[in-house]
Amino acid sequence: MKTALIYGINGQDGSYLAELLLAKGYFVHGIIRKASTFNTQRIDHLRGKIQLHYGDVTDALSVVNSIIQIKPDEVYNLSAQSQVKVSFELPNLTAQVDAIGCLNLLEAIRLYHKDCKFYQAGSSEMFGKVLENPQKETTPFNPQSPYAISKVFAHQLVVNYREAYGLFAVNGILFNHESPRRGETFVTRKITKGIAEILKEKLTHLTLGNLNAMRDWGHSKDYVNAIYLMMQNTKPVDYVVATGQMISVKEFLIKAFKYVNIDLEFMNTGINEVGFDDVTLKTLVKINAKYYRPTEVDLLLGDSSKIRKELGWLPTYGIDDIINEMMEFDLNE
Ligand code: NAP
Ligand code: F7E
Repeated sequence: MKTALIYGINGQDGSYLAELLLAKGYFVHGIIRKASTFNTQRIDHLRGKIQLHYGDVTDALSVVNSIIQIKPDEVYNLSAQSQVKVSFELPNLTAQVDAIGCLNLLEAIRLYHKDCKFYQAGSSEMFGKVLENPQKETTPFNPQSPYAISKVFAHQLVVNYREAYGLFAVNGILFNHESPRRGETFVTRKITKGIAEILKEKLTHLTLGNLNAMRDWGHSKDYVNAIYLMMQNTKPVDYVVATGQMISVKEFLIKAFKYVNIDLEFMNTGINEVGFDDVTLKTLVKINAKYYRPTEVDLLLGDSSKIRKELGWLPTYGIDDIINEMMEFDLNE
């Protein structure tokens, strides 16, 4: 039986990855941080099947201890301060977790458990202000936030440890991926949860930032499957994971409102833009500049032909499937 260790197990991807690895017959260990309130709701249904340990990726001693004690066959580093906007407010913390955290894990593996495979959760945000369209493995990085810059550090470090020490260490460059387990401050979940609250009369309207940003949105379940395939590869190779389909935040909004039979129309532009119900004329979307980022990533569109060809990965969810699943979940919450 293989043993896996997941840093970030109680995040969106960590919870789906834990389910996938259990189904594949793995013994699954996960690291969670000690919080003052319970925050394991995404993995509570797995209690008894997985083993949880307190730890923190920024605490080098606890990282070393986890590698020595658990002796995993595979380590998945999904831990991160993963919110781009927050990374402008907490750049130091973001760098500690997202950059130095990866260094701590690689050093622990290099020093104490070299045969262990390592996965690093890289991000399409590393392409930032894109220098090529669509973005693939060879597209140069041009990061636009402390989050993305920290992820570039981690990415390059994985390449370096692979080349310098022969570790089986891989980077997944994953484009945005969502699900009903998505954190509530990311735009897709904020929209689906917000619409459900409007219908339940707990909220009058959604307040958002840049509606013109365009993203290539996939489903977390498909993306953890890609992560698993990368770790079963015969050699350590980095891959882009994306659907190849891109829509704007505004188009996502229109589709999500359509799910509850509301036709959303827009008027004005920029900070004055509003979205309203075509029939009742009620304002349902407003803009607040506090959700703008100091430097925005306008568009991200992935070319995942390499992983499709070499590992046979394919996304099974389209954007409408994702929206339908998220809307259904939030309406039933
Ligand atoms: P998420 O839901 O925010 O999960 C991040 C996890 O990291 C949480 O379990 C969090 O624990 C944990 N964590 C934070 N700081 C930590 C620390 N100091 N030590 C140990 N664990 C820590 O993110 P996700 O959407 O599942 O994404 C998983 C990974 O993929 C992240 O690295 C993210 O940056 C990357 N990524 C995500 C996407 C996407 O679209 N979802 C795309 C590309 C890359 P708490 O619950 O205690 O906060
Ligand atoms: O923003 C715009 C915002 O926060 C998407 C993370 O998983 O994917 C994610 O990063 C877009 C941006 O995700 C609001 O300006 C408008 O252009 O959902 P998001 P993200 O920044 O793309 C990448 C690949 C990761 O690696 C990250 O970890 O939506 N937007 N209005 C808004 N965004 C938010 N959060 N809130 C708004 O009100």
